[in-house]
Amino acid sequence: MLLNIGYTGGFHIEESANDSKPASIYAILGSGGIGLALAKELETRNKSIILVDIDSAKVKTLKEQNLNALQGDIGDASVLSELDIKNIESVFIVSSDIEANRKALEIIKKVAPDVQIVARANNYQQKEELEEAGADLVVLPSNLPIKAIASAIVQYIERITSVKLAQELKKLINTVGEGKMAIVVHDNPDPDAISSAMGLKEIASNVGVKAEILYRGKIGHHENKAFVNLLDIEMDRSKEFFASDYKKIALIECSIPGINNMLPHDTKISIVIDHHQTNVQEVKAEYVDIRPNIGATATIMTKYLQELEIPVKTELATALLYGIKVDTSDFRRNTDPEDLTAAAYLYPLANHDILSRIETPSRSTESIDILGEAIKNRRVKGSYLISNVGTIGDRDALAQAADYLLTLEGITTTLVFGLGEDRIYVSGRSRDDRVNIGKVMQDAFGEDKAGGHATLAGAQIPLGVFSGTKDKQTLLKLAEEAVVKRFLSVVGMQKETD
Ligand SMILES: [Mn+2]
Repeated sequence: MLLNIGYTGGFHIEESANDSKPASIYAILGSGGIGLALAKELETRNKSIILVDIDSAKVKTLKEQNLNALQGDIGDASVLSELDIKNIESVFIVSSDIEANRKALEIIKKVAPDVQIVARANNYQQKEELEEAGADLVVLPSNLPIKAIASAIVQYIERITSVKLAQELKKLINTVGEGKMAIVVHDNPDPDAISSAMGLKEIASNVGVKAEILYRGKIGHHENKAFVNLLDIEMDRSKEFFASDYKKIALIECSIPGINNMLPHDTKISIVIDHHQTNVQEVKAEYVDIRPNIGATATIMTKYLQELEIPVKTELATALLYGIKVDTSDFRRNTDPEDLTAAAYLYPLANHDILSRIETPSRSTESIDILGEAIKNRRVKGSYLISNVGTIGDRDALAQAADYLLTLEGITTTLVFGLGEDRIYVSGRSRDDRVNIGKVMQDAFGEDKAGGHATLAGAQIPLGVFSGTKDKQTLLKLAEEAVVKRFLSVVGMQKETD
């Protein structure tokens, strides 16, 4: 059986369910002013709706407006049986006939006692009666614009749903009992994945359940390393994984075992929480919450903590806030209003001193030296900048230098390289839409030696027989030849004569 919660893309599947998920439907009984306003409000939130009205002319008009409508008396059990109430998200009983509303409420409560119900009354006495009969919310006529009322009702319902969803998650985690839960994040986890995993671990610890955060790959970028170090995050880089060690397995920031995570394909998953677009049919777990409209999984996790009234400690608040900031590029892309409200909730709880240290981590002496070399040795050809920094120990410093030089006026593509023990390391950056730096570097240095994206790439060129050469000057000259010539010829420029 499939239980739908349909909360901004989030939903929940019971244990036995492996079939596909039908869209969650909201039923609106009575299509007067408030009924129509609710229909419009739900439509703007991409919800499926069905309207029921006794007036056949009205139903015809609704259908002409491409609305899903059904003609019938809402106080008639046979009419309501056509709605498949058990699979309905919420019912809005808002006809102007309060007696019919009362009958509809009674029938629905009998068939589906747990479905959420909003009912309409005309006075306080009716309101009390409907509440007693089981309505979750009763609305009275008001002077407010009807659109505002509809919006407030839908927000209220979403809030109740959100609390319910959080409680379901907590209940499921609780079943781990004395055992352990694995929280698996995607390979080479980023701050959003890590902070979300920390959030889930906190929910587990709130019900006394032990959980371990597991990952494969590495934590790249100096900001991410600073993030893990400064916040003292406990994570295991898993070598060998045995599903049997864990009572439940949660996947965070990815949704299918074996795809961008360390799990074997056939691993049985209990919990999936993610914000990446995915083929929902392929996601199989007891509890699934995927919301592609949200900017960060950390936002979803923050909502859970809020709904469960779990106090968010400083480290966790800082981590989640950083996760949201990174995934939304400081609220400049993929930002949903929910990301902003989650950030607003975390903001006073976070340690901003640590946050700014993560965002601008202190640099090592070597990386400052390399940056100095990169600046000093830069050569500019049009909008291209190439710099040879000489011998290096820390490869991260190359990427930092390439990033930094990209801020130079008139420069849209940078290439910084240095000599390691037995190879030449190259780091490229571009903000020119016409230059795909990943492709350029593959063309210049070979597909097996370079990789990256349109804006960011790296390459490693083995020195081969020359790696034994003691003479640094000769090696540097070789490196220069190998990198500059090939790069410039690929981008269609000759090597400058100097
Ligand atoms: Mn993310």
